[in-house]
Amino acid sequence: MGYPQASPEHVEFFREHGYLVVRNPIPQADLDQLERYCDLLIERKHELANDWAWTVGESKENRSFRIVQSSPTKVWPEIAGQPYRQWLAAFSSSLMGLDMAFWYDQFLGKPPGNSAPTDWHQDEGYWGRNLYDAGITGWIPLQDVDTANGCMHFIDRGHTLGVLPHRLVEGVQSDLLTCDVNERDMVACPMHRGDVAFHHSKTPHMSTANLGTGWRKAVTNHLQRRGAGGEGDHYPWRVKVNQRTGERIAIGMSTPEEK
Ligand SMILES: O=C(O)CCC(=O)C(=O)O
Repeated sequence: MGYPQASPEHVEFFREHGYLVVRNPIPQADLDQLERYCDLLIERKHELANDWAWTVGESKENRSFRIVQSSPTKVWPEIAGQPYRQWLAAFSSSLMGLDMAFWYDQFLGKPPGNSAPTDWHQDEGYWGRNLYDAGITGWIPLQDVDTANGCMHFIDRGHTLGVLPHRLVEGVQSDLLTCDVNERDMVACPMHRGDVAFHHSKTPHMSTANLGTGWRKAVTNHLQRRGAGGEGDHYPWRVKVNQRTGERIAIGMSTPEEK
């Protein structure tokens, strides 16, 4: 069985709800290969990863890596030609009704025993005004996930809410952001290995801490409208943190209307 095309039902659901879980599009053997590279990132995290929930008070050398944040592209240059990558672009283009191009991927690993939630946020809160309504993410878990080990949660129809005010997460010294949402509209999405969850760049989403006994590993893939030019024109809450040097810079600005 090949990679599926987006059906009219998929497109309709995504446009109405701002997210979509596609069941079992990726063959297990392709995931096995991807996971082997992600395991390398875990092994070499001090050299190749950030700690996305870097705790205030921890030195660079003693980060506890409650969320290992890296990219499989760092250890697998041939990843760009993998079939799942081509599929993500084609499927995303159908969902968005735009020509979507792969932009970048992230490995997000939550260890058992000491991990952190990825708090509520919208991807556009990180990416800035330049990608207004121009992004989509395809999230690929590398094991079954549920609310106990860090599955994704979405705000149903949250892509219609505009860009919500974000702030830095208390007690964390990375660039991690969060926003307030109405959890009445929250949908938890347990998934099997092989499923893919898509969300619009304005859909608020979060994942819980991993309270399971093994790693929670996921590869998240960010796509933008072809030619959109990447992130930019950042919102006032945005900072960038260089975890090699510890340097922290504010890169966001308010527009005159927002002041
Ligand atoms: O894997 C996670 O914990 C969060 C992923 C996420 O925020 C994303 O894919 O946009």
